[in-house]
Amino acid sequence: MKQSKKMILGFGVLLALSSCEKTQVISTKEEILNGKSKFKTTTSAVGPPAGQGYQLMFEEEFNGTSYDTNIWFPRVDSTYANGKSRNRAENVKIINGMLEIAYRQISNNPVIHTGGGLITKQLFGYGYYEARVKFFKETKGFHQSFWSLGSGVTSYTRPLFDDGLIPRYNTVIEIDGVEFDSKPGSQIETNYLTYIPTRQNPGAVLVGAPLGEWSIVGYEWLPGKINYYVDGVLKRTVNLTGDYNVYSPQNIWLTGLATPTRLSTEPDYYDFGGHEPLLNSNAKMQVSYVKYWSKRNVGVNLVGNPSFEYIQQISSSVNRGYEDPIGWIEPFNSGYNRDASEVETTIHAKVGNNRLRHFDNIDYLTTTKQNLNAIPNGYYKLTAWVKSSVHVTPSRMRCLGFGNVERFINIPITNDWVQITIDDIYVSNNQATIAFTSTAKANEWIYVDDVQFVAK
Ligand SMILES: [Ca+2]
Ligand SMILES: [Ca+2]
Ligand SMILES: [Ca+2]
Repeated sequence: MKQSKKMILGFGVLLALSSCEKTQVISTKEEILNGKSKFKTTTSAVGPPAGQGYQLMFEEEFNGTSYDTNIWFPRVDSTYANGKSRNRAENVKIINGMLEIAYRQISNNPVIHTGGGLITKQLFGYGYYEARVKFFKETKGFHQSFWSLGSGVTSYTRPLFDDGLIPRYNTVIEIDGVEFDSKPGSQIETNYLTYIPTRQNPGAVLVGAPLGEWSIVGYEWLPGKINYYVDGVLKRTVNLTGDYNVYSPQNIWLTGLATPTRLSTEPDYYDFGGHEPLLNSNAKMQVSYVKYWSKRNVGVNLVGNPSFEYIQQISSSVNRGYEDPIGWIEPFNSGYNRDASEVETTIHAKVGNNRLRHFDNIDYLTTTKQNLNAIPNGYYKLTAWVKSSVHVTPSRMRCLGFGNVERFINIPITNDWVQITIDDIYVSNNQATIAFTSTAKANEWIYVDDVQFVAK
């Protein structure tokens, strides 16, 4: 056991940002450390690739008697396997410094199996993710995973959404760092899926059986690329191309999904290797820690959905991403009018087919923003392409909450696309909020496209 060298937890700050970006509360690193007794010792982590400047940004050792509800919320959906597989909050416990996700059968008639899990409230982007996991292997029926996916707003995160702290939609890419179907001889699987414009699954790839009782599984999310590791060994690399080359910070999930066998009379569902009608009162997935490191990627854009191109086709008549830009936050409290912010498809976009628009036929206040968390400190540059009608009060591109006073630039009145820049933003608290804000009269408008926030 070695001492944890440092801990930065952006989400403590995110919570402190309160309901409106006009009233930022900037927490210092020391405040965050003092407020978190959980950061004690660390179980021998493998850690990210050496020599690349990775910095530990998030560390969860699951100490104490319960999980931190500021950090995590339980997976409780009840929709899988035609309702026979459900996720229950009571299946998640913290015992002896470990997360335990139990598998239980709760009903014989009808047969209902339950699992569960934890999901982070905070979003994490490019970086190296690692967890130490003890999989249940003895009998089939339990699908255990450590992965990333945008959860969108749930009943547990609704207060954060109401306070303008998380996007309504952020489901863009799924990175399955590890999936493991319980049964003797089972292998660790890796996978990735896109949800833009629709859910597409290339299929899981097996990377070998767990070598020991415990496995250290890691995945490194890089621009256009994912590396999968088991016990420090690189097992697989995928290049994200086409519809898979999408980016927006996602939630971290640790989950165990009960997988009942499908009856021939039922509608189809994937059973992850199938259920065996054997009740094992000890069936559980255990996780002793989860950690996240990020590094300075000079020139790499950290903005999710940066060109407003991501539209998710839910059905033939329902598209997400126009009224609520995917990955972006539109506050709707404190006088903010989220309806005045939207994405539009137009041949006049600067890049691609879409752009952001602020407009209303009544006077309006609106903001379209992103909170970038767990990013390394140092100098950054924020740029965007913009247009603006004549405004009584100029709209602004802003950067705030980065550990110093807000920086902004007025959006110039122009009918032609111009690129605006806020340069040399010194981030000192491992986070930044980027925002486009209009305090506008009726019928005033701005357009925004190709937003970039890059380390220098
Ligand atoms: Ca632990
Ligand atoms: Ca665009
Ligand atoms: Ca909107």
